Amino acid sequence: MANSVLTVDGMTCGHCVETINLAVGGLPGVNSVAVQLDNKSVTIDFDESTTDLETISSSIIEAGFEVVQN
Ligand SMILES: [Cu+2]
Repeated sequence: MANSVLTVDGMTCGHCVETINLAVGGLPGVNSVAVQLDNKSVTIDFDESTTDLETISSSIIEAGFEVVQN
């Protein structure tokens, strides 16, 4: 099981948080998602044998947000 933190731009309210929760949480292999608006972080627990960070990032981008490259 892997744990990663992404920085996501464009989240402004609880609705955005819910959108990301649904988009990322609905992916196969994602165990949990924790979104924090104050520091723009999205923390994901996922199974590396089922999904990867690129797939997760893509789902966030498709939902209308920007993943900041660190
Ligand atoms: Cu919003």
